[in-house]
Amino acid sequence: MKNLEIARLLDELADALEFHGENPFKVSAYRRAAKILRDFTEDIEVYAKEGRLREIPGIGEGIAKKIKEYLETGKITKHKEVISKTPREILELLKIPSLGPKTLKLAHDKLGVKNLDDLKRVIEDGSLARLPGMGPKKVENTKKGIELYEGFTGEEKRWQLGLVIPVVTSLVEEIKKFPGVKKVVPAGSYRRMKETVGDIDILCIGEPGGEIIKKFTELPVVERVLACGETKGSIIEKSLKIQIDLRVVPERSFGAALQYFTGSKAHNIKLRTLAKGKGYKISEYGVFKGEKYIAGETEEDVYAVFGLPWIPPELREDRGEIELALEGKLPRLVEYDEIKGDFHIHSKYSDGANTIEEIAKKAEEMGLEYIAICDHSRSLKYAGGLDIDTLKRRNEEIDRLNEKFKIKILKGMEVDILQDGSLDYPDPVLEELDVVIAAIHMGFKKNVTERILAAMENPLVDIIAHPTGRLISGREGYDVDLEKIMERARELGVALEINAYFDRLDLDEHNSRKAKELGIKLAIGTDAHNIGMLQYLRLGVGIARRAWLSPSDLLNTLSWKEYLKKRRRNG
Ligand code: DGT
Ligand code: CA
Ligand code: CA
Repeated sequence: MKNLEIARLLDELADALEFHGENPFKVSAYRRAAKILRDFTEDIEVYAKEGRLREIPGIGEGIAKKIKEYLETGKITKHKEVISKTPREILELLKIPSLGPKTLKLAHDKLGVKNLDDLKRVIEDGSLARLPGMGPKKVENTKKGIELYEGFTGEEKRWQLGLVIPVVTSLVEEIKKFPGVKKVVPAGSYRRMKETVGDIDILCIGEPGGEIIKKFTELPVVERVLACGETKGSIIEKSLKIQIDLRVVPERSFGAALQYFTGSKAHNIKLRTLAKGKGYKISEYGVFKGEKYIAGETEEDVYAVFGLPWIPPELREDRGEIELALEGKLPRLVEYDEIKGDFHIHSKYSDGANTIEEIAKKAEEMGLEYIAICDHSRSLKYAGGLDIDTLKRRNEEIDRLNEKFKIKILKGMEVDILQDGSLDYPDPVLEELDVVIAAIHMGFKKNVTERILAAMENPLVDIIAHPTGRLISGREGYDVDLEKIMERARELGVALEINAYFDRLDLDEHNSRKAKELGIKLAIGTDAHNIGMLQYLRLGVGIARRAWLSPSDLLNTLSWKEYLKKRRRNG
């Protein structure tokens, strides 16, 4: 699939155009298209061949042409042109949060800033602060941006799980097709569903090992080969530049290898200590007593030697799971297929790319029982917030669609919490809704805690959206006293969101676990802005499992009827 390659080029094009001062609407059109491609679950090439590119919402004529050009010739002329007149290091600098392309252009033209070292220099010597429109505050923000950027893209670069899943999924499918391959399973932090991963570790059973590894290193997604041996190959993947290791292991060691390479390191060390105490040796080859092989074919066999049940990968962080497992007291984790609904989806009425009908169709195909369409509220102008009349019309459309679809469509809204802590619609409007998610989108620095607390006092509010506001790629989140919010949420029975968008995952696993321990309910919502993004529901469940959540800790495991019955407003 070339979806991701094309997405990367469009993103680069948008960045470069922005630097050159291109019309912002054009720039955001490219960015939007890149995002759609990245989230698109089907092969874009198939769509192109069938002449159906324009059917994809958000793909206009100009972009469809560029996609076709890439598929036919392997390049996009416009991209080549623009990139060739943009210094490579400038493109890199554009990734720094809170350093806009306009400032960068100014710094480039007036101060000769060409790379990160130059940028640091003009910050230190004060010349950046003297540029028109700059000043100490903006420079301070840029400095913070650089720190975040270096943390994220320095030596220990990590990738958000959601970006990696499509790459790994299609790679695993490719490897499965090699002759002699019997089984392929990704391990490591990927299997543990960590929010970011440092590299990808894949295990495989098959023969002959050397042939399989060689074929792996020759795949079209390979940018660079780091190692190519008889049992292990290592490559850098083209679209994300992430390292991927493939190991071929013997059948009788597969469980032991899967256990070992799934980790985490801390979990493995604890297990090894336990093994030693009982006179066993455990390695990636199996469990041994002296020289004698005891177990290793499956993970269940390996854990059983030590009197342990199989431990779900998401729990393997040495956070007490081995001790509890020994006592037979592991929590009953929510399963991926127990999720009945998605609480947070944007439609075309606000800033989503798809109609409610398209969303319902896709969600039904995915096997969901219900979805909540939660568009933006009226004050959020830049995101197409709905005025009261439009909201009425939208709700009427949902009523009509509910006649037609088996899946239940709930009338929801992501309602902004205004600067004074009041909600963006009057109560009678909120009363018409099935799901009210209150959210901070404006005034990140202004009394966020007090505003959220005030919003929660309204019994018509069901859920608080992305409670910390952090972005994994580099935004620290709002200045919020989460402890206070959780305390009050518990008293009032307000649910907190696990926003499943791959760059948010907010609440994260630690805060979700705290919330659970306090008895607060959590609501997973994809925050999908196109139907491709509905697949991120899985990431939210991953967070829930890493937070030790059981089905009863989530709203999503309720049927929609149960959910409506149990709402705050009903007592
Ligand atoms: P990552 O790649 O940074 O997101 O995290 P992981 O957990 O995938 O770590 P990675 O790729 O370095 O290694 C994969 C697994 O291999 C790791 O989770 C546990 C196992 N492993 C690696 N190094 C060691 C070690 O020194 N001791 C033990 N017991 N296990 C290790
Ligand atoms: Ca790894
Ligand atoms: Ca690794």
